[in-house]
Amino acid sequence: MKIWGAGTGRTLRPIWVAEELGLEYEFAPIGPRTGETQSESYTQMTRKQKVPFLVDGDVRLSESVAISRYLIANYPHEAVWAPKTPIEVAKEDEWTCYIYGELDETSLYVMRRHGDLAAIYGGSAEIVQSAKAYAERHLGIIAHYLEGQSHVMPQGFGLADILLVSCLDWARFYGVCVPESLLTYRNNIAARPAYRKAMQINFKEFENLEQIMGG
Ligand SMILES: N[C@@H](CCC(=O)N[C@@H](CS)C(=O)NCC(=O)O)C(=O)O
Repeated sequence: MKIWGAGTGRTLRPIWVAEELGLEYEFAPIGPRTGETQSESYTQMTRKQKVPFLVDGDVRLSESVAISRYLIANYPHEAVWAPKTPIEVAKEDEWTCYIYGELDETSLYVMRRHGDLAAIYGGSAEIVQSAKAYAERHLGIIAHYLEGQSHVMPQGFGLADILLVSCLDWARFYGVCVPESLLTYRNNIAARPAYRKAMQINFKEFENLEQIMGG
């Protein structure tokens, strides 16, 4: 098994899953926009030229959610809850799609595109501000849903938590206002050894890592 990609909230997810499941894997810590995703050999594996990417025997997968879901389903482990019935799958999907769609892509990545990556996608303070407000609205909805619950799925720690915590860290990094109750939720999950190990692996170059992990 080999996992490509380091340095972003998206690359963290499959590494975190692999650590939770106790998998052995080779790691290629290539970063976005370093030229490494544009190499001929990488492009042959994935024309998307994006990280993360997984090869597991004959299986080749892009997309952080798809990779994480595949690993959890294919290498079941008591550390990570996996949905089994159609309703469990749908309920988990309801939250993973929501967190990925509304927080990751529609809010945080939009802030990145028109903030940090302004040289490529065009800068706009107005769009960044609007995406931040949008994130805050949906964080409020998630905080309300999570009242009295320690995990997104009542059955226990799973894929939706990995997605949510990776988005909460990203949101805090971008100065998005995260409700206190979500910070408590996040800090409980961030105490997991697999999270802490995955953060060290994924953000090796990052100077303020302890600050981010500490909450
Ligand atoms: N939907 C994809 C997004 C992957 C993605 O956009 N990765 C970024 C890094 S966070 C990347 O590789 N960017 C390089 C590029 O666009 O050239 C996922 O969740 O894996």
